[in-house]
Amino acid sequence: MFTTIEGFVSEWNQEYQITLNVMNALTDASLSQAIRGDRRTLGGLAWHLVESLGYMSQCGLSYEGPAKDEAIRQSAAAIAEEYRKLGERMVQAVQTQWKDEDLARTQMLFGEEWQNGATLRFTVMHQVHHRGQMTVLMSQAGLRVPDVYGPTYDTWVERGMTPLV
Ligand code: NI
Repeated sequence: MFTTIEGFVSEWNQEYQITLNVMNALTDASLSQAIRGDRRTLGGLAWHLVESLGYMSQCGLSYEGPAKDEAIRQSAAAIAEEYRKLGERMVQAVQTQWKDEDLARTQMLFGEEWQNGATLRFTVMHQVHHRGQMTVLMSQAGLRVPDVYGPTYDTWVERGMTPLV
């Protein structure tokens, strides 16, 4: 869990930028790429990440949640823009509404007691988990996958290097 706001913010900013790069690489056509016929789609996962940034408001933080307009989910650019806004609002709310000592406070979430610092840790890890699923679907949809933690397959190829398998 995070014990300082600064620790969270610096890690969040790095992860947020990577996820934003992934979001910005989506295309409208790719949104329907599914894990399996009856499972989540790339667009569904992207929107899930937008919505999950709104959940932090259940921990007593006050900020505007995701737009309710269903049409947004059909547009890759609109999803990416909504993600950009939510990410900024969430981190700004943490920075301005909580102090380090608030991270040790506990709250009831989904029937369990969570320390705020642990909720923030979960938020980062949850994003990373689904972002990983997204990059596989992006590859399957024929999209250029941006660098995540170092070069992706596409970057190796573009640099004329042999990609690691
Ligand atoms: Ni999830």
